[in-house]
Amino acid sequence: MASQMEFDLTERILLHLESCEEVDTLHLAQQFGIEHQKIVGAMKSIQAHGELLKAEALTHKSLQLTDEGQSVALHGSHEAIIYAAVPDEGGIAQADLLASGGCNAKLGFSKAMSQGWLWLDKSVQPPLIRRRVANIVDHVQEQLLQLQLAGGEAQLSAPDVTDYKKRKLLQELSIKSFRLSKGPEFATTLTKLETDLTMDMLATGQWQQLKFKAYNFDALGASPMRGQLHPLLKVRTEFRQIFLEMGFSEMATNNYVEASFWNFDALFQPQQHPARDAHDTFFIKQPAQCGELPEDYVRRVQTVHSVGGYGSLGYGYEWQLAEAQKNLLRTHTTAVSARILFQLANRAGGFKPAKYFSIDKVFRNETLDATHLAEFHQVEGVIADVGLTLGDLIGTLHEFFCKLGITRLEFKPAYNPYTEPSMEIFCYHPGLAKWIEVGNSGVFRPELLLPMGLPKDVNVIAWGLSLERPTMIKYGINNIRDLVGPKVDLKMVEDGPICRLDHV
Ligand code: FB9
Repeated sequence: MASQMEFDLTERILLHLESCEEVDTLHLAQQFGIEHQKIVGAMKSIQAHGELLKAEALTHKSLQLTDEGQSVALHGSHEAIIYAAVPDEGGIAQADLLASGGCNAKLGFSKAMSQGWLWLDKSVQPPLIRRRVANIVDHVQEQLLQLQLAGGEAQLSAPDVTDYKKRKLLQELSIKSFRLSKGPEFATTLTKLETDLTMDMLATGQWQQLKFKAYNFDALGASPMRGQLHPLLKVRTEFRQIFLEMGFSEMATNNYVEASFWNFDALFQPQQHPARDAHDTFFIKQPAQCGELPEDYVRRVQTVHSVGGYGSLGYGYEWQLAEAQKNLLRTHTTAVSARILFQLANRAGGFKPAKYFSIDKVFRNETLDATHLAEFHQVEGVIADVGLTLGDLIGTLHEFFCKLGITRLEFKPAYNPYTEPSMEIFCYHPGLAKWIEVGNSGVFRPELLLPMGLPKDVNVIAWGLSLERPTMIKYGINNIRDLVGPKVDLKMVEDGPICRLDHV
């Protein structure tokens, strides 16, 4: 919508045209004391209302003095300055004359000589430059001054214009303007342009008396509001793609609430382990107890914890069913891996090798800081097959991280209650140019696998990492609260580039 000031200007232009046959927009700008661009804008706004005026495009060529040209107009031409530097009696050595004549002395000297203002007296030693005429007229300065006073419209001969442009005293400007005259629909006021054709206009036939704003097919479309995937979900997609192309199947992780049995006991994590304390784990009050557990399997787990078995001494404590039945928010997706491995061990048709992965939320009652919240997404890979070794785990980790653009891995012995051996995984991150911890891994213990009923020659290797850490590194986010939570800037989500984990 045009502003009031723009309406005033359009009306002023129309009123001006009423009293004259035609007018150049440049002259209007001078007359109104308004920038020429504003006059052209008002002209275009009038044109949008119909054929109130005709506008013929004009190109004005005008000459404008350069900085050098302004200096010559003020101080005289280079040749006049050289002439003035020669004493009117006697003479001056050429080298001394050029040294005194400033940065354009050479040009000024050659022009003064070609004008016949000076001559070289060789009858003396050293030869001297002398004046040939007693007075000169500095036409260059005169013409540039005239041009300056005439606002670029003065008449100069073509050879002079060419010479002065070559000497960079002048530059040629071309200014586009419009010759305005009354159009077939001329009026001194603008009728409001309708922007919508309504049912009412059609029904009453009123549309025939109205003027409609022309469609602007060059206008850019409004960028539609659209959804945008959160960076975490983009990174999750990348990880999911990597697992799928490595032949892994995704585990069903749609249960945040888990029984302590699957989250800890099935994983051979003893009931007095500190991680099972309310300081580290969120227990559920309602319902506090889990549903049915597989009775025979529970008994085997109880035995392996309390008195051992399968070659293990166990932990030698009195295992409590009630403790295993406590509901909690799962602290790792390895709880889901335990359920899946139990199903694999007891599937109709018997065990078959398998590769599983999961990427989902886990919850820990931990101290919060810039990189840790009470919940995060765990990424986990699990492979079950006959005769798997630590070497298979290391090879699989190299393949997995290579797809993330990481080629330098190092492993450090670690401890997990459910894997032996266990390894912390470190990588040299080219983007950060330093070694960083990228996860944990290990070979599931027999005390975990055999009570499930898996064949004795089957081993299971697994590893885990988080989704938030790689995402924060990828998107250059230092505080996890800028990535997830109520304070996230949705602009970060909207502007976040696509995720290419294999590109640093
Ligand atoms: O993700 C982690 N770091 C990481 C991962 C990827 C990355 O960028 C990719 C290269 C492109 C950058 C960093 N970590 C594990 C290491 C640290 O961030 C650590 O401080 C935080 N850890 C979490 C747990 O902390 C409470 C990350 C999370 C983690 C740790 C271990 C496991 C899963 C997640 C596991 C496991 C496991 C072990 C054996 C068998 C099955 C699962």
